[in-house]
Amino acid sequence: MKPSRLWAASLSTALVIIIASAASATPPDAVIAPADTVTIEVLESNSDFVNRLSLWGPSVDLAVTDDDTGAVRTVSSRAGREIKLQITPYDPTNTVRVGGPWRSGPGARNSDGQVHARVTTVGNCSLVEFEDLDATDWAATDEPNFVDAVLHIYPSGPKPTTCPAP
Ligand SMILES: [Ca+2]
Ligand SMILES: [Ca+2]
Repeated sequence: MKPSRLWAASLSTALVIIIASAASATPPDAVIAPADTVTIEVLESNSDFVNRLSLWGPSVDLAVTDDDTGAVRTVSSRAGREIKLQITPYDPTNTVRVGGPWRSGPGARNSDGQVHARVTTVGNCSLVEFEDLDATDWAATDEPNFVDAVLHIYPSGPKPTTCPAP
């Protein structure tokens, strides 16, 4: 092996180790930024509450709710870093808070100890589906159904064709 190729092989091994250690620090059910600049698109949801969307680490009000179907927001992150999303449910008139906030990632982040966001990633696009009811209300009917705030997350620019359907 030529010295230059050996050097390249060593470099690629080092990169694999760095990537693997970064991935192991990622909590389950997390939303991972696919690029440094990310588009958050609000898809159609089916919830009586008005679920306000924000980031919690750091805290950023995205000034959009689950009812704003088609709205997009752009956030700066770092490719591979977690995007910490949360929904805060308000009553149908969007004046009285009725629960939450419910955070993406492990259930331990939430007051009821449950996972409140399902994340499905295909290629560089993630589908994020939130549940807005507290787990104490899950026994009845078909809850949790994870249809209460629905998002696509992808690199800013043309929307990827891989985005999973809800
Ligand atoms: Ca709603
Ligand atoms: Ca629900």
